[in-house]
Amino acid sequence: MLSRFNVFVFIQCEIWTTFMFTLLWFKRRSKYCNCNLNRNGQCSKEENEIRPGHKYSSDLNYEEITPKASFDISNMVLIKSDTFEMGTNKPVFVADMEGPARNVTVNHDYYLDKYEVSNKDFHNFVRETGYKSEAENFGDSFVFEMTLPEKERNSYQDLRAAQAPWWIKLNGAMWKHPEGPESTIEDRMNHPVIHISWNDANSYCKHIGKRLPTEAEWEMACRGGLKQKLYPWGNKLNPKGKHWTNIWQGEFPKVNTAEDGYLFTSPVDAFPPNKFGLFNMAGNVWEWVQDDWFNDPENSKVKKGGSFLCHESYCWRYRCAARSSNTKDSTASNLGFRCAGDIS
Ligand SMILES: *[C@@H]1O[C@H](CO)[C@@H](O)[C@H](O)[C@H]1NC(C)=O
Ligand SMILES: [Ca+2]
Ligand SMILES: [Ca+2]
Repeated sequence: MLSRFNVFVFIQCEIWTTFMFTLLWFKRRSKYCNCNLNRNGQCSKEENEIRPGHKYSSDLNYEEITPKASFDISNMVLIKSDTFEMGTNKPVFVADMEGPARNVTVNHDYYLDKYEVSNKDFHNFVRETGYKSEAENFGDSFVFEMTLPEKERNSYQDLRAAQAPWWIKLNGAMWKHPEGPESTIEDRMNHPVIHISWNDANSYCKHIGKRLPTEAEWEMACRGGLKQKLYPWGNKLNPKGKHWTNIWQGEFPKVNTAEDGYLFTSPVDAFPPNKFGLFNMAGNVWEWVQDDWFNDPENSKVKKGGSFLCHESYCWRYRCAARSSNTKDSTASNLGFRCAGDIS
């Protein structure tokens, strides 16, 4: 028979155990929520949602992980959703619709290639798929005259672009033979692939599970968190007396002194990256983006960043706000791309 004392101890134990379990339960709950509980014992709404880039791990800790991507992220940067001032109130090329400056929100995290897509990357893609680029199918592409041997230049008089006679429409020019059939890319596998149309770029990105960036994604990335600066690194072209990207020095289109070290393209990892770790967003080669060009939305796409041919006097377009366009099937020796990717 239980004594009164034993019953008392038993009840005490029950109360104590219940109390401990309740405490433990709340501890787990609050750990799960990683927040203060709402009055009704629920996690607050935003805390309860699984955000991109996060998951609930098995011990119920709300912890940051590398977001899942179905593509290779080893040479990509994760960029967080944000609002930034896109465009500029001091447009250099008004007709390009560089202005006005306006707040634009990119409402999702995304990946962006650190580098322009290289000859090596594109070579691997072609080896794997047998892809034939548009320049190959058309049989020609635009080449900047200075890249051709001097004695050849005069034989192309009839093939110059009327508005820009330094461009020569060259038979057999394509990504693998950038200056015509005799030329090779063997000594520049880590340079950006060129003579790439928007359609080519789009096919490449899709094949590896990526996509072209939107213009807003590209420009937010170009700015690297800086507000309304001209370039990915700031407002001065050559801070610390150094060159920060591959453009034109001298007198366009006749004299390129190549003080930045490169007469034509540079390796995709040349020059310092911006604050987001992205290389050559401005300069080196133009980069296709997804967006349609405003006055020819059927056929033309936006390109960003300017190229190794750009000089302030003629084509000051190596600014983050700058933009230009080409038809989707256009190719030239200063036109390339990089890919973006979604978090799945
Ligand atoms: C963007 O939003 C910020 C914060 O609300 C504001 O200070 C700024 O003036 C806005 N910029 C533009 C161009 O509207
Ligand atoms: Ca240069
Ligand atoms: Ca570029």
